[in-house]
Order: sequence, then C-alpha cells, then structure tokens
Amino acid sequence: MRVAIIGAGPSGLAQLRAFQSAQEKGCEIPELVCYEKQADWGGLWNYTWRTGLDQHGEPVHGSMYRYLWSNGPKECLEFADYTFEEHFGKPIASYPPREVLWDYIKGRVEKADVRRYIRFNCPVRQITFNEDSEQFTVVAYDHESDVVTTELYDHVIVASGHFSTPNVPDFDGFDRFSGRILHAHDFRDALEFRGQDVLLVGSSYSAEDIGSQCYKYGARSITTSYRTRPMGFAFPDNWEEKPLLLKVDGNTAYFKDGTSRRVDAIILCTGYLHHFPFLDESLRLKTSNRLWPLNLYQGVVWENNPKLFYLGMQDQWYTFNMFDAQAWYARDVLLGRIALPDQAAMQRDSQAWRDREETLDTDESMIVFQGDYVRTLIDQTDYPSFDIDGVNKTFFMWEEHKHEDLMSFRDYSYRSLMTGTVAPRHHTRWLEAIDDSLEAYLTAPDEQSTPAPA
Ligand code: FAD
Ligand code: NA7
Repeated sequence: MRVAIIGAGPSGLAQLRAFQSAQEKGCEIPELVCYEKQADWGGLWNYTWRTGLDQHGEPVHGSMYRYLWSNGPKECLEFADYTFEEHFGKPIASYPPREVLWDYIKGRVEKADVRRYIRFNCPVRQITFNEDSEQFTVVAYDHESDVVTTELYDHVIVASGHFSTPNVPDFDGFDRFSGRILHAHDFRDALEFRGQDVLLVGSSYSAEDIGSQCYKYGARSITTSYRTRPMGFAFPDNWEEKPLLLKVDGNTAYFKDGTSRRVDAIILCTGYLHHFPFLDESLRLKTSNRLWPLNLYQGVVWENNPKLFYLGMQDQWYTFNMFDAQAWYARDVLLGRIALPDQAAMQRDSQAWRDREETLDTDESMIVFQGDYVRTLIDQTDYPSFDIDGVNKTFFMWEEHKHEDLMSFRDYSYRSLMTGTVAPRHHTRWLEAIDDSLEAYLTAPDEQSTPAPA
C-alpha cells in the first residue's frame, strides 16, 4: 500500500509521527511519501522573509512574521506524546515565540526519524483518481532535479494548510491610494510601520495580532475596521476600532459610521481561502473558514471517496494536538483498524456536527465544540488521552486575560495538562521583549551571551 501525504507542516508531520508510532509498536506500515513544496519542514512555522513568489517561482506559503509569539497558551497545543518539558529539558513560559515552537515541532519528528519520508522542494501539481484501478495519480515537480514525477498511490492525505492563499477584497479608491496596501499574508516586519498611521481591515486573529505588533514596534496609531463584529478589547490609547471601511480618497479612509481618518498604510487582515489548485474537481474540499466543513466524515475522511483524507481544514482553536488526533484517526482507517460506515451514515454524522456548529454563538461554546470533536477522535485510537476539559478551561482563561489587556495577556502562565507543571513566568514582559530569538527566550537576560564589540 502506498500513501501520499501533501505537506510537511504540523498536520503532515503529525501523520508521519502517527505511522511511525504504530510501527514502533510492531505494526507493518504502508510505504509513505510526503511531498513538501518548501525546502524545510514545519509549514507556516518555518519562517521566510520572502513574499510573492519563492526562489522556484512558486507562491510563497509562509504567512508568519518576525516577532510572532504564540497567540494562545502553549498548554493548549501541547503534543500528548511529546511534552515541552521533554523537548526543552525544563519548564518554559506559556507563550513562546515562533522559533521556539518551530524547534518543538521539529524535536518530535527528529526523535521519530521521519525526515527520510519527505521529498522537499516538491510541490504537488495535480492529483486525480482512476475509478478502474482505484488509485490516485500524483504529479509533482521536483525542483532539485528539475523533473516532473508521476506516481500512483492507494491513498492521499491532504495536509497543505489553509492559511496561505489570501482573501483580498478591493475597496473603492485603493487604486489611487498613495501608501502601501498589503494583505496579512505579506506582512513580515512591524518595524516597517514605525511612526505611521496604520489601518487594518478585519477583526479576527490577524487584525488583533498584527495590530499588537504595530503598537509594540512603534506605529503612531492603529485603526482596525470590522465588518461584522468588533473585537471589543480594551485597546491602548492610540488604537481605535471602527466599523467597515467604505472607501479611500487620497490618504483618507472613510468608514461606515461617517467618520474618516488619514492613514499611511493599509493591511488587509481579511483571512484566507481554502485553495487546492492541485486537486481534481471531484476531490476538492470547498469551504469557508469554519469549525465544521461539510463532506469530511469525522472532520477527516472525504465522504465521496474515503481513500482521500484531509487534515487541519477546520478553523482552529485547537491546533497541534487536534492535528495529531486527526492523523491517528486517518492512520487507523487506513490500517483497517477503524471501519467506516456507508456514505449516507457518514453524511448524517457530519450533518449532526454541522447542526450543532450552527448553534454556537460564543467563543466558549466554540472551544467546547472543538474540544468535544478532538475527544471523539482520540477515544477511537491509541493517541494518549489528555484532559480536554482542562484545555478548554485554559482557553477560557486565555480569553479572559486577553479581554483584560491585549498587551499583557502573554505575561500569564498556565498549567500543563500533560505534565501538571505550572509554567514559569517569562523573564521579560511581552511588550518589552524585542528580541524574539530562541536563545533570548530560553535564557535569562543576565545569562545571555553578549555580542562582541564592533
Ligand atoms: P501549514 O502549517 O500551512 O503547512 C502546510 C504545508 O503544506 C506547508 O509546509 C506547505 O509548504 C505545504 N504545501 C502546500 N501546498 C503544497 C503542495 N501543493 N505540494 C507540496 N506541499 C505543499 N496556530 C497556533 O496553534 N498558535 C499560533 O500562535 C498560530 N499562529 C498563527 C499565525 C499565523 C499568521 C497563521 C497564518 C496561522 C497561525 N496558526 C497558529 C495556525 C496554523 O494554521 C497552525 O499552527 C499550523 O501551522 C497548521 O498546520 P498545517 O500543517 O495544517 O498547515
Ligand atoms: P479569519 O480568522 O478567517 O478572519 C478573517 C477576518 O477578515 C474576519 O474578521 C472577517 O470578518 C474579515 N473579512 C473577510 N472578508 C472581508 C471583507 N471583504 N471586508 C472586511 N472584512 C473581511 O482570518 P485571520 O487571518 O484573522 O486568522 C487566520 C489564522 O491566522 C488564525 O488561525 C490565526 O491563528 C492566525 P467577518 O467576521 O467575516 O465579517
């Protein structure tokens, strides 16, 4: 049996680790090939300074920026089979910067020795299914050897992420605006906006965090503009929230409430598209960013063709340990350990989750919903079970701390649901921590090596 995994981000790596874990316990596993279009693993957590096209002319996958710190407590995403304490050899604070989380992701898969399954610099170009042979044809471009490869597989697992293809609305006057207009996908360094009046369109995670970055690194003012729901945080004095942008005229932005203000730059924090240009029409998931996309049984199995799986396609409160739960589930379906019901039963099950999703109206109810989903998966496999209610409660505390003060919630510490250890307080308050390197994060300032004099 041959299995193709598309993407070596947290989801694809969870899949490799799931198979390796079964193998470690004596199970025979299929032949695995993981295609990764970037030169290294870790998905979005593998930072790139590039925007637009990469060195091979491929659309840049990365949407993360310099100085990004985890936007939720690390205790909520901890792997149940590889704790932060195991990786770092000591407890660390609750909101690590990107480089620290990337290191953690890599630690588990280095230990599992699964890098050998990955073909780097290999974007998948096309996937089709042959009804007669019941096999997938996967066409990929190998940039290292400059050849197009075509191979057959019995199963395909799509783990290519959905926060990379920007959703870019147009607003009247954008074509004549004299400042910079960019999407969050292309935002890299908040220092670029130092001293500027910045407008952010959107009211979700990207607006919240890129606005915070701009504040921290010295923007003169921040204006965020919401379409449906204001973020409603207690913002710093130079941060104002306004209803939807209507148009810009010169450097003046006009809003739905009749107000206006002068801005130097506009950052569209307007979300991303689920985009799978490599998938044949019959195999392609079509959804907005939501907690329960339809057509995926247990959020994972493509109901129209259960030889195809998707990982990580939901909107995300839970992340790394949810991808694990999904990967262990997909593995066990593939290995014949879990029997799937017929298509109608799968659809009924999905519809029941969707019906419940549609009743959710608070952040808390959405967190509990996704927690229940993760628990449902974990109960069906040998992924180490963990205290989901405890994770939910940690998310609730995080929400409360964010609403208390957006600029200091990252200074709090939480208890690990895997080890029971309470995280130490970080040595520097988030607002004052300018160096986001792994070394600076893990070492107290008085222990850090001093750079040699120029
Ligand atoms: P990705 O990380 O996107 O990885 C997908 C991989 O597939 C990539 O390596 C990509 O190169 C590869 N790929 C794509 N197309 C192809 C192709 N055609 N062929 C071959 N390979 C392909 N989550 C948190 O838990 N905490 C956070 O603080 C947090 N911050 C975030 C900040 C930003 C700006 C964004 C955009 C997301 C953030 N997330 C955060 C959520 C993030 O989605 C997950 O943490 C995680 O990266 C998702 O993993 P994934 O493997 O599903 O997708
Ligand atoms: P999200 O969470 O999908 O949010 C998208 C936001 O963009 C949301 O506030 C939308 O408002 C808004 N939006 C979308 N289209 C428009 C238009 N046309 N006009 C105005 N506003 C619009 O994406 P994020 O980038 O914030 O977060 C994605 C991930 O990145 C997340 O997991 C984080 O961890 C980091 P709406 O509420 O739909 O009216």
